[in-house]
Amino acid sequence: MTDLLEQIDSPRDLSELSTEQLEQLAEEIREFLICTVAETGGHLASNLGVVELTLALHRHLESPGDKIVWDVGHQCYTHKIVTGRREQMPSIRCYQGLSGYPKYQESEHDIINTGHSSTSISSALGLAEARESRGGSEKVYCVIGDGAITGGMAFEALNHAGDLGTSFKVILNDNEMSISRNVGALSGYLTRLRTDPGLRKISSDMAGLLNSIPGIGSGMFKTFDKAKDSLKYILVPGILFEELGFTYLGPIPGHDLTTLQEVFQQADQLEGPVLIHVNTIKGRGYHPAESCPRDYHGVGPFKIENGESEKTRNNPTYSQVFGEAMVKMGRKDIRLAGITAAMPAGTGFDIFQEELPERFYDTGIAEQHALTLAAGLARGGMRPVVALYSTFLQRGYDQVIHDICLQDLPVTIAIDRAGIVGSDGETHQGLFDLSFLRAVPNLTLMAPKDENELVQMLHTAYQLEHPAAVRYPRGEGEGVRVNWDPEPLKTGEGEILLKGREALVLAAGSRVYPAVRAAEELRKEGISLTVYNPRFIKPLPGEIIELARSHDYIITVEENVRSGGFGSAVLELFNNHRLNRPVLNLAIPDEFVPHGGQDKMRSHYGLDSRGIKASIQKFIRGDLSEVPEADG
Ligand SMILES: Cc1ncc(C[n+]2csc(CCOP(=O)(O)OP(=O)(O)O)c2C)c(N)n1
Repeated sequence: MTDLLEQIDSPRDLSELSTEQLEQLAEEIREFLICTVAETGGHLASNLGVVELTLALHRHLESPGDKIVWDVGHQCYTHKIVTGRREQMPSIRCYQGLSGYPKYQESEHDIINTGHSSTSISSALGLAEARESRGGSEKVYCVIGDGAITGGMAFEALNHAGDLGTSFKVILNDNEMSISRNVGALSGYLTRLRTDPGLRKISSDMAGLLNSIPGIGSGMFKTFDKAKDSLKYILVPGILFEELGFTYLGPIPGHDLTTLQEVFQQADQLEGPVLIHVNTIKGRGYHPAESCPRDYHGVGPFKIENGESEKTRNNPTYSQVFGEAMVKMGRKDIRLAGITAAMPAGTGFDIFQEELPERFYDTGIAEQHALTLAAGLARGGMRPVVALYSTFLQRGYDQVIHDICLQDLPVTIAIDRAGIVGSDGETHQGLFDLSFLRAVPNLTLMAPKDENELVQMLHTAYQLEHPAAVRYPRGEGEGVRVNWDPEPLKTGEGEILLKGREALVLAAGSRVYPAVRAAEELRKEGISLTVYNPRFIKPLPGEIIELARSHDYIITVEENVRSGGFGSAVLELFNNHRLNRPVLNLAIPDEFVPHGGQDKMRSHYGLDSRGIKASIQKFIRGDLSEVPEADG
């Protein structure tokens, strides 16, 4: 049953369809989404929840003239399908295929690129203000989830928009879920709006009240009642948003195409910012996703019959090892507090949350707050561990500097998904943390070569009296045995893994084993290399200088941008010691790394063992022209 779907090549095609046809189209899209994501992996549950909302929006608006901004953007698949990209959907999130997020380079209908949360209200406000200053008339809508609206930026934008009074629409897509169940007082408020009969009653009480005012009352009531009839659900609740300067409409049933379109029409009649509160069901229409939306928020390929994952894991992931280490450490020390920003499952912290809930904080999508909360806890005598993905840690840079490091507080920052992340692509790559963290005084920065070293580094970080960060990659560990009760490392002490004569390879974190494999291959070809794991990116082991003096060539390898990263640190060290050696920095060049599988992208950038081997060979044989140049 893909008859209607095949006729939709642009949003204009939707205007021809009756409501029944639109409903049928919604069902066809669901089926198509399930089949596509079962093959490619992706954000299934969020997309299944917004099929009607997206169709209603595109039917109501004239994109790309009118603007739709998607918050986070992981729910944009139906939008992609109806904006001419249906046939490319099987390539979504694959190398050189469609991005899993809105991308202006891909379509004129993707007005703002997203991937990180809570930006849509600011972007939409900017678009609406630009329209005002140019005297334009296009409509501006943004769609933000109840999870994304917990982010500080969203509050900042609401506050500003209410003050400016600019006309634009914020659709709050409330499905009660972030990735895990949504948290926070605002989430509680939304639940009350949705479910509290008292609040719903206010609208009828209000009608009674207006009617009873002699003279003007009945006239006002008629207007009120008319509006109520046509909107079906009238404002009155939502006072929080009203007080911020928004007109609140809702809650609206988000799978009802007719009501949605009626409400959009009504909303367009209103001046100033409008917040339309829409209730949807995450995972709607696919039983496994509907019954457990958390597990189907982001999925790998799966079997449609039962929703089971196609992928079998060999080794525990770094996140799982992190979670287990935290539980074991937390049991021993009541000062250990766990913090994450809406990612308890993704970071592996969920098992700590279950066992030690009184010492666990899920802040919602609030990385900045999470870090400063950690600073406060540390000042109060606790030993907080904050687990964030590298890409989202970018949000909290000032908090790392100003709140944690400036006060030299004993906070451990566990940086998950550092390096190339794969199919989420450029918005999610964890390729900057070494550069931006290396610059911060008082911070010790470590990168483990495997999961056993991760645990050792977590112990090391925890026992320092200062801030420390451990950065580790997405995905499975190396499958090594883990010592759960290790001795802490000595700060600035690395390890020699292979001894050779010609060249010294300094490999950071996840690139240590690939470098060792490359060196073993090269040894067979008569090139003898020393491979060194510095363990500490900051402070760098002093031993590196001694080793470098006894080798003719130096190669650094890291999964971070070249600019300011580990290789840069080594160059600075050499310069400080007036050591003059040819140095090759293997790293990510000065560009945003697009989506594609982790292995694919590592090979693309020459950071797998084959690429490392090839670059070293060329470097040592003197064919420097073929070696990637350091950025100027
Ligand atoms: C700054 C930032 N932190 C964390 C994330 C990871 N993340 C992606 S989607 C999501 C939950 C979003 O929930 P919601 O906005 O309610 O959308 P839903 O998937 O429920 O439709 C989170 C935490 C992110 N994208 N950006």
